Amino acid sequence: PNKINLKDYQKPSFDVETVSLDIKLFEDHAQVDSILKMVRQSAGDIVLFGEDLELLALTMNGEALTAERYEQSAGKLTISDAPDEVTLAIQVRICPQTNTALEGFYMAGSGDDRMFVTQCEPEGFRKITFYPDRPDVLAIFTTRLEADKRYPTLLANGNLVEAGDMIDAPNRHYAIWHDPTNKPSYLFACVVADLDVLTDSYTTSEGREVLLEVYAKSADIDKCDVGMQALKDSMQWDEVNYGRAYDLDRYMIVAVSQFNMGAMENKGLNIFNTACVLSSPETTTDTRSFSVKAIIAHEYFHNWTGNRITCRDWFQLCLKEGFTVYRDQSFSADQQSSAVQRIDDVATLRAHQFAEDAGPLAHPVRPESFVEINNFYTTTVYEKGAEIVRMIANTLGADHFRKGTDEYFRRYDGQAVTVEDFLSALSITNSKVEDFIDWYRQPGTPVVSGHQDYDSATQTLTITLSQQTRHVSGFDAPKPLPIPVATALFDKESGKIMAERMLLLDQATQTFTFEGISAAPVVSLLRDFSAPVQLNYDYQDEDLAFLLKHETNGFNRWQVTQMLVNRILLPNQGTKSDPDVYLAALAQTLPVLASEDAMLAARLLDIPSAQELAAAILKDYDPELVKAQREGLYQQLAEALKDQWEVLYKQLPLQSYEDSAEARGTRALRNVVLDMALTANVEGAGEWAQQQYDNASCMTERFGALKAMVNHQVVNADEYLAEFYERFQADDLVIDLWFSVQASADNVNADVIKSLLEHVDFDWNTPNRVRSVISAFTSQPTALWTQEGLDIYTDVIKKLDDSNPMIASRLLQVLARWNTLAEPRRQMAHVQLLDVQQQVSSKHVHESLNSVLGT
Ligand code: DPP
Ligand code: ZN
Repeated sequence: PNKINLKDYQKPSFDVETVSLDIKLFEDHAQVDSILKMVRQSAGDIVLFGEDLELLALTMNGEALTAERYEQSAGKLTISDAPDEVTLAIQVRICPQTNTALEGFYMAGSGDDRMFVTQCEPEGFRKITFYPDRPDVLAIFTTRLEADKRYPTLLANGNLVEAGDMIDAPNRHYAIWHDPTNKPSYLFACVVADLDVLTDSYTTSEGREVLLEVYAKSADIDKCDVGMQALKDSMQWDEVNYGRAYDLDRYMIVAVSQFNMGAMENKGLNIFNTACVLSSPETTTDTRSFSVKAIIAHEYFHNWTGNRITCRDWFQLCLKEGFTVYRDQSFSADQQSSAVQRIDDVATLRAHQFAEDAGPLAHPVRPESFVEINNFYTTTVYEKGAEIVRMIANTLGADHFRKGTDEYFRRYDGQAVTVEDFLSALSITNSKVEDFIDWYRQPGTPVVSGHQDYDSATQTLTITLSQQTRHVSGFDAPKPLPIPVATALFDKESGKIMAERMLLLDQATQTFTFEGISAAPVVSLLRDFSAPVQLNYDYQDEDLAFLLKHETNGFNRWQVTQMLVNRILLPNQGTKSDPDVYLAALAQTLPVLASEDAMLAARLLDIPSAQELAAAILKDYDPELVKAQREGLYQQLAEALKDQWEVLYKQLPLQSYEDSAEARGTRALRNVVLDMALTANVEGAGEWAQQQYDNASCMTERFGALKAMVNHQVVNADEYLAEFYERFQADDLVIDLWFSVQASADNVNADVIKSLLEHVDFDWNTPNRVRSVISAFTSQPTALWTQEGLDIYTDVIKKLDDSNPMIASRLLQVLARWNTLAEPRRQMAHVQLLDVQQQVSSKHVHESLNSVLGT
């Protein structure tokens, strides 16, 4: 398959001014008629992309084009010698009913619940009709939908112009939508369904009255309020923080149960995975509900960062995703403690993006080549992309960052642009911003190491920092990047801050001097995780314990606990820490913090997951050993603080449900304490779990109890699992939880996974269900990296390779670290992957496999 390279980018020869689409849905197929008005921009052919289409008719300026007039091969239809102004009329037949890849126009659900939706990003529109399906071709779309009246809901982008019955076919009806904004085809969407709708309105700061609608199955419509509120909050937040108001009269969100990704920001018509929009206290955990709000915000924020200003080509994906993730993270930080938000974002970054950057799938935030762009919707593009924007924002400061983003919107509104354009707008107040381009080009996580020297005679502290990035093969030798290191000096006596500064490390090694420092301080670095790097500083355990106590930055209090844990569990990475210092520091901090900030207290007890620890091991990774060491430390922690669990648990009684940061904190801490108590064998803890389950006021409490019972194999855990299933049988998203709690259980093995895959409720065509078993399974590396575990896992990949290659490829990417395994597992995994290579055909999986195998 062909590699596409950034350096080969060329402007399209033709622009599309208007598109009119007429989509008629029938029982077993759909017919799509399109009329494209195109105008030449430069010399060259008309190139249209098309996949899985049956071409029925093609005319150019009213004249039928016979097969000699165009060339059709490898997903392209090329017309040479076209005049400068062209009207193309194209008729194709497609089959959404059998489209299991969930890309293009497809059927979701089955039986009476079935509905038809689109997913066009990045290249799904070419599965609907022939089109110059690339993000730098912007056009005005008019869409007519026609279908049986069993589907009363007919939606497309923009404003509803007309709707009515078909005179010659009494059981059919139609609707015509017009979108006045110029948009790329990846933002096209339509829906043909039978849905209920929750309605609201919002008046923008510009005085526009906007109709807000959330569409869902009637059984789910009572779970749409959280999303609706989040939408209104996001609209206001973007006005206040970025001066951006919504630009259409209508904003629609549609919930669909079969969806490859989380959600999609189609202009005025977002389509959401049900898991990312539905929320109710009884059925949705706090974590999930919080992420529903964040995803609603993310897709809404795309209206400006992605839709009004879009990407020139798919290499620039981070232009919209990195910036939009940064925006949704900032929004979320305003809804809860900003320290906890930062902890969550950094924990995700470290567990997934650092792992990606350390392995064979490492790629720059802006990749330079790809075979299948779907393989590049990665944590590197999204999360590391967001970190770069954050570094720039912090470097500029709030006012200058806002000046820069205002300039970006002013300059590029309505255009398809590049990362260079973005940096050029942001640099109007500070040219240093342009230096951040190297962060977009260079793969690998920089390691920052350092030490300090204090000279009491001159009262000077010198901090020496150096940076190093591994050389990823296929890329230039790494160069030093601009790394902002937020730093504070703490007085050892008083515990107070003596000095605070943002250091900019932009050379291989640099020294920074602080004058007038009256005594040797404790240095706190990388506050709020001011750069996405690994920090390797010459700390004493006591310094870290000191910072746990005195740091005013909540994120850094968490960071020092994580440093201590890493130094205990991964001593070959540097200094070995004494577990007693860690345990004593936590024992002292926890009781106070639990009543001040329960959510932060819960997070301080974090021990990185087995997967996250594995990401730091580059060679001879032994999953059994890591699991044993991790569990050993967890046990030690639970026992060392054993007297605290009962006190804490009793201090955190179940209360009626409330969706406040404080109530969420209480619930989170209670679940952590329950698990600790069960680990330490606190008397009666088994009953606490059962009572918490029985008396739960919400899913966070109920599921927390269930999970603890399953993981600790409490005597009647199985009865509770059965009760949970009965109680929530009708709710797919809760049944996903039921699958995942079993598939990720501490004692899971291949047989359990096999039986879950054979369960009557398992469904290969629903990505959420597949992930609830198979992705959950990857959280137990000791079970995954066995012959039986790998057999099951790779069978799933082979099975999905044809029906849904995007999901198959995602699942495969999780196996990327096979070559760090200790023998004999490494060899076993290698053989297995080579075997998969013989049995798959999608370009998605092949590209990932080639990277993973290093071939
Ligand atoms: N563009 C979507 C999102 O990240 C993914 N398809 O919101
Ligand atoms: Zn996005």
